[in-house]
Amino acid sequence: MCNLDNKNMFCYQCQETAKGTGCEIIGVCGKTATTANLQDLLVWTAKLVGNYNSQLKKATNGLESTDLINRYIINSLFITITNANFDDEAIVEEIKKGFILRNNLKNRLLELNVTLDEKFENLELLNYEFSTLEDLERVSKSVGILRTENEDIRSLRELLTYGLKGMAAYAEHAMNLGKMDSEIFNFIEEALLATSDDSLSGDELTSLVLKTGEFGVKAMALLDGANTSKYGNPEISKVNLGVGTNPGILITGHDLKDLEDLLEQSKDSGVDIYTHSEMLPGHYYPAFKKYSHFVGNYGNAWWKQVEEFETFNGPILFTTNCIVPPKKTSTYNDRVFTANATGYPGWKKVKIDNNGKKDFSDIIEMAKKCKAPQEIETGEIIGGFAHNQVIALADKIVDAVKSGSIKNFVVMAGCDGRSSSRNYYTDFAKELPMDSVILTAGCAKYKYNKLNLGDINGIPRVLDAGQCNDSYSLAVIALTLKDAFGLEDINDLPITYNIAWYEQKAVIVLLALLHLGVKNIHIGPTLPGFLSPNVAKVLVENFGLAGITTVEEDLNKFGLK
Ligand code: SF4
Ligand code: SF3
Repeated sequence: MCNLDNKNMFCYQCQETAKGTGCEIIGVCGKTATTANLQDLLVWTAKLVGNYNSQLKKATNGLESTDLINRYIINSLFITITNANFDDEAIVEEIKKGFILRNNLKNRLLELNVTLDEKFENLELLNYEFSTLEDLERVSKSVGILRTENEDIRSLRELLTYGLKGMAAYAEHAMNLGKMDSEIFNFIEEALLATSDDSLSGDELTSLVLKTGEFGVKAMALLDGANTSKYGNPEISKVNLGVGTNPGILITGHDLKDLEDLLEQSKDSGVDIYTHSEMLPGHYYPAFKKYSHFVGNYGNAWWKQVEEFETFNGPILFTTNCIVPPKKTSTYNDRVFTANATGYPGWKKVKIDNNGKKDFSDIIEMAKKCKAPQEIETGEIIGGFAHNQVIALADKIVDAVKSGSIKNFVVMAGCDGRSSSRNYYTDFAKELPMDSVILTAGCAKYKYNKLNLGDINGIPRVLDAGQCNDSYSLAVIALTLKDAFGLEDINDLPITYNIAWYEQKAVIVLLALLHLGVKNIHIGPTLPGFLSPNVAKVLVENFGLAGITTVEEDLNKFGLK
């Protein structure tokens, strides 16, 4: 079995990977080699748990399937998403937890006199003592990405794994709102195990990658249903960018259940709540508008947090990624709290009460003693254009297209990131002809959502559907427009896809779009380092997947100039 040989670590799961090929010494994201290796081991442990869990489900016709195990598997994947968790101790705890679950499941199978399936015996190389971090790291070095020697099989296995990580994140948010789908859990388990199945051919893995897109759509639809049934359909909303005079709590990440609980627990406390980065769309949901202390959005996308957390002055609550490691000189470390899959060494973990509910009282008490946020911008932005709202405007949009006022839609969803090559997206948005409308979701929007790009007959030129998972809304909108125009094929619509990717949620969004039949998607600023030339070729030939060039060249290529 191949291992890291003379490398400290190997990770190429995100767009910022070193030299576009892989982080081998330390992560560009700030992940140490130890953290990276432990994360690989956690994914492996989730497979071990999945192996016995799938056998138990089979033996008991699903009767002994538990939410505890499902949550363990999806949360383990979520922990390893880029910028979610840098806390080695927390990751080790999860690995240990997984071993206990694996032992319990195995014992239960033996109790039931089930003959154990030896297909995934190769996962059992982890027969070691949990004594030291060094022991764990030693073992972890043989379970990572480079264990697969064939570069195409490795590429497909990793593409599959990253799609599953993104799907797991969305499934976890839905689960937090009480919505679960055993089909999704079963698929995640099956596909995760397939990444360690040496009998699968490249073609079989490719079909599984495409099937991941199908389940990605299901997971996003499940989360959309969970969010909208609980909090109402997003509606056109103006969000304040300025600050008030009360102290504030800044909530970041994607988990709307945490937003709800924080708003509820902090009402009447004299503390205001501000969203940050991917939590901005919280303002679009009717259920949260009743909270008068829910005052606005502070700052930009995740990568600007080191400066913005400094000036915010109050506590910060991470509900999911993206965490940027603070600088040595950062003074906000004692003000940061993490929840769910997130963690950072030295930052506080949110307390969970005896009923399993998050207790934000420490954060609220801390906020009361803090200064009000320092103003870094003023004005407001508009959003809330998820499927229900856009469909309500469909007649107006169809008329605008028929009259020629709107000539094109450009889907510019995805992620933002710190590399200067991403200024392409700001320039692209600025250079688009005035009869083009941007459809967006995810933190990619921060590259152009404050540019005041105007409107077309009252329809804003940037329609923000919400978080990255709300890319589902963009697909629903496209399918609705296809029907409204009486078209056969979604690709006949005047829609161009120019998507910015960064982490693994963007991978599931991409696979979901491919499953829906969308062709000629452009992704940037660079193509994923984990696509081997042959795997990239399959995606190019079958789906027209392409990268980006310059704004000028791409506008011409897309027929937008
Ligand atoms: Fe490198 Fe990205 Fe992996 Fe971090 S998540 S180690 S930046 S490839
Ligand atoms: Fe952003 Fe991390 Fe991807 Fe949810 S918060 S889109 S990068």
